[in-house]
Amino acid sequence: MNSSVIDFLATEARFGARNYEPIGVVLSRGEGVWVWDTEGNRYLDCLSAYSAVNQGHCHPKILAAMVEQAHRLTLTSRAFHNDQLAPFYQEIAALTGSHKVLPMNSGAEAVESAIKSVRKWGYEVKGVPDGQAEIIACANNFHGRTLGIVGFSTDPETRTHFGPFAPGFKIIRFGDTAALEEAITQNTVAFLVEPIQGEAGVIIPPAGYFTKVRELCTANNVMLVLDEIQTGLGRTGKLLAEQHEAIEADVTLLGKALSGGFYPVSAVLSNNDVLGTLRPGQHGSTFGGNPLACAVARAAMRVLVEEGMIENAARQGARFLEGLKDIRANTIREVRGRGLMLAVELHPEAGRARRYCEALQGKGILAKDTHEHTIRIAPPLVITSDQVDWALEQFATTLTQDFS
Ligand code: IF1
Repeated sequence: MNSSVIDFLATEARFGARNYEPIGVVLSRGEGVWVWDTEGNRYLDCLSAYSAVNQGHCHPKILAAMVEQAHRLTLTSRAFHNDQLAPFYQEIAALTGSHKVLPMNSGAEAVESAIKSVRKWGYEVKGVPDGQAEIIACANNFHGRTLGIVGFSTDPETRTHFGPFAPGFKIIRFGDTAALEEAITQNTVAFLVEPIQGEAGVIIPPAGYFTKVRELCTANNVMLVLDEIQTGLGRTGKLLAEQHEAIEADVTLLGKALSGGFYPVSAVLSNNDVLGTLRPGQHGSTFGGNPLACAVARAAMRVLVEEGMIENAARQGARFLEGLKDIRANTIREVRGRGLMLAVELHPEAGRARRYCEALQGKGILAKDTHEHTIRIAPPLVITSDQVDWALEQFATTLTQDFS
């Protein structure tokens, strides 16, 4: 590490809240699947900012849309209309088959907005007695960092000493439809769930899980809220992960790649009933739905489709998964993945995943550990076969080392 890198790290440590422990690389440039550090070293990005840059770093068409819009109009607030909002609504509704759209900024805001909306739906449409609405969520969920959300997290690190928390949430096991059936009461307004649990380590539920979940929610008039903030927009090889089981959520949450990583843009998508309960003055956001966000999101959605990124994610994801499964290394306990949302779980005796990520950095790959023993792999969806093969070579040589 040269002195300027050490300066960056020292200055961050001195002034910044220490709520992160990043890998020791300072990035200053990105293009497609590649990022460069301040010393000019190039890395294949296997995190994609937690799937926010599905379209690849600094995609030229999204960049052009952003610059063009930034010259014209950036923010009006929702006190006035702007000429980007209506086309954004039209295009996201057409893409996802949704009826109503609520634009927000961060993923956590979309989740919070969905919680508010399904509760309101519960009281005003389903007829749940006021103050009694229940939402079911899953153990090991990750939906964001706000107080409302961390209150129903089951991860001690995420929630300890941030309480008191809001009531109204029930936790069940992920992947367990009997648990869902048992947890539903007359006051249940929604089941909030990730199609694949990301932070938990890329946990894919058993086949048929979401078909049965859909049936149970429909039978009990419970809104199925799918948090597709990480799984959505092509990451798993389909536009939405729900398509793997050919179901439709009542409420779908998008964020991250909705802007291709240029800007925080999120959205709640729903059938008419749920978002239909919100009346003027009952919910909002200064930046939600602003013209810059809408222009960026429109371009981000367009390139995803026009440039075949979703199909590429399916194709390259299958290649990557197969290649990872072919690696013969005692360190590997399990390889999981769908599309380009992949993970290698190490045997506990193999040492911390963090060490492997640091070794991968030395080989020109940036990946992120999660939960001590899992390496998460999620490159931009524009990755090519040659790049996948090259990455696999680096994973193979790294995973056959022993860092215990
Ligand atoms: C951090 C994880 C990923 C999400 C789902 C909502 C949100 C997220 C399914 C909130 C955000 C992030 C946030 C990031 C780490 C990251 C993450 F490791 F924590 F789980 F992606 F894998 N729903 N996920 O995954 O969206 O408010 O952040 O825009 O550093 O906290 P946000």
